[in-house]
Amino acid sequence: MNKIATFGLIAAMLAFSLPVFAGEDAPYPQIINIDGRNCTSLNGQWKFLVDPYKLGYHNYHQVPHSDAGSFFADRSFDDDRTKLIEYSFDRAAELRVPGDWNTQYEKLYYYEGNIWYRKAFDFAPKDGMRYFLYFGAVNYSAIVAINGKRVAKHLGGFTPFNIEVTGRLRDGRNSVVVLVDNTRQKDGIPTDNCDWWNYGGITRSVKIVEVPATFIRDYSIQLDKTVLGKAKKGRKPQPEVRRIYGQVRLDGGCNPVTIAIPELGVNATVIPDANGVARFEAKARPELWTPEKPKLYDVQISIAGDDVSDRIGFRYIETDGDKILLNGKPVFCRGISIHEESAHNSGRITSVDECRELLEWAKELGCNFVRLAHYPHNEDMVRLAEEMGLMVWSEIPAYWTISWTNPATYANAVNQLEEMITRDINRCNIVVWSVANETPVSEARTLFLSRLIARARELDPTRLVSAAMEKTRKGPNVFTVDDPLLAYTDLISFNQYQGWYSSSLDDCDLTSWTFDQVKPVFISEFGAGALYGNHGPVSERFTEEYMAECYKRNIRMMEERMPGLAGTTPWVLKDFRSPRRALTGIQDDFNRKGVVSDKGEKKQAFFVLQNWYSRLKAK
Ligand code: GCB
Repeated sequence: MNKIATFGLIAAMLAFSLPVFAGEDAPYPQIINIDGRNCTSLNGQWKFLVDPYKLGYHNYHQVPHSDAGSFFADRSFDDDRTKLIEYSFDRAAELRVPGDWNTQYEKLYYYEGNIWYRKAFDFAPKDGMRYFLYFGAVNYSAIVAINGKRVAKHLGGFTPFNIEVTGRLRDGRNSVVVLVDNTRQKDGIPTDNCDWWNYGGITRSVKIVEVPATFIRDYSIQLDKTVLGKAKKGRKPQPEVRRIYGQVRLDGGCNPVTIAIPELGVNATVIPDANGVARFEAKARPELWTPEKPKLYDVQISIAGDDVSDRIGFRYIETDGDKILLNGKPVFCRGISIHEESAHNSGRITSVDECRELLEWAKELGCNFVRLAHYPHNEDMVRLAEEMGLMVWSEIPAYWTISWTNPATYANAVNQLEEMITRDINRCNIVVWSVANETPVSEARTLFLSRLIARARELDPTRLVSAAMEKTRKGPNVFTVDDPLLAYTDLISFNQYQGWYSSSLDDCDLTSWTFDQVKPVFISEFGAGALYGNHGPVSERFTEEYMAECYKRNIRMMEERMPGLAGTTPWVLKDFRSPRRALTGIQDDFNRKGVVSDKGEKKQAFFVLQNWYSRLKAK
């Protein structure tokens, strides 16, 4: 083939293989603290159409339709029956939003693919105001259209996004159509293989946010650990004087910003720079947030025409040798890992009450810490944990075998990391950002993850950053962690399943640990599986007795032969759905490592862990 022909062929291939990006741009930068804004909820019943072949998106030759020719147009067969319109949202069944689709209809239990959602609603936009369409999370990809026009595309199933729709909302009836696709992606975050249910749908709230032309988009308010003035021993002892600092980012202008924390006597007005970023600092005597006394302060941020309130706590977190220090004092993280699954139907959590049920079990166990695995949980979960005195490990779903060399995969991972940190930057209970779970060591993977860690530190230098790594064998019964990622993490955090994925319970008694680095050791997972009510000899797998014994022996091993242990988050609070669990009569689509069953029953292991945590607490 001559050069011109080759060029022509490549150009033609490119032209046809490029996705249609018109109207499928990235969303607008995230507006934080949505519940503190003036919002109209679009939660409730949405019409839906299941579309495994994506016929509403492209034609039979897979050429994408225009907006008008696609389901985004929200037309209907009944509009004009002389025309061939082979769909109608009005005739369709309904799905609840927020909610996964898998637990709403039996026929959607295993479904992975495309589903169209449509919400029709009346609205009256006000002159001079700006409007954003906000989604708490959509798993996995979402293409959003408003009144027939595509406006944005978002990837990643566990973080919020918002789209500016100023000028696109009509006075009267409006339509929002979302094409949701939860097809697992080899190059996605997560990849196409994981150990949890791939719940699809608009799984978190949808709202229209109304803000003035210039508004407060995001802010971060933190505590500097430096003590500026000692507490005076008086009749009423006062906390030490410290520095509270932060920044507020405006959108659309540079009005003066006032930050007030009335209970601390803070009231600062600052002028933003040309980019609308106002930096401030103030001296104050905050009572520090602790799990025992999770003190939060009312914070008001205002500019002419806009104000936002939040409840913010002040604490600092750091490491010193092999210790984790909370407010300068060593703390042992008595944790548990949690999947964001409801205690009732094992679907995605959609209410604060469902978050509370899980977190109350964690409190009953004696926890001061939760690992919110394996993706950012909903904002209510984090806020409630903060009120209840639970420190949090928050992570992105860079799990197992990610496509480490694919730049698009990296862009997706870093975007999910940024969205997670932006949303929760003010939650003082979050003490660890985690960038990955059990990823196979290679140069490309370590480069990928170390870049994520660097980005997390750049966005937030105040918290610890880590990843759930894996153990390596050093001698016959001696284990260590020698992952090169340790050079970048604050913790030696790893998952280990002695007594379960190893050959027998006795392994726990034989195993000892040694670490070359001096950093806090954190067991991000250990555990065993049992079906609640299944009793038998200690040696029999999936009995409560085996599971309880595995906990006992792991606890003994950690207490006696785990130098530098600073915390643990056993796997896992509640049995959760997973397609990797095929043992009929025992697993039935559930990972049975919950210390609580999927029906809320406490297994023997719950009490073993509770007992250990109460001993640790008493120390
Ligand atoms: C792990 C994973 C977790 C699994 C768990 C298990 O190491 O991090 O996601 O669910 O093991 O039960 O195998």
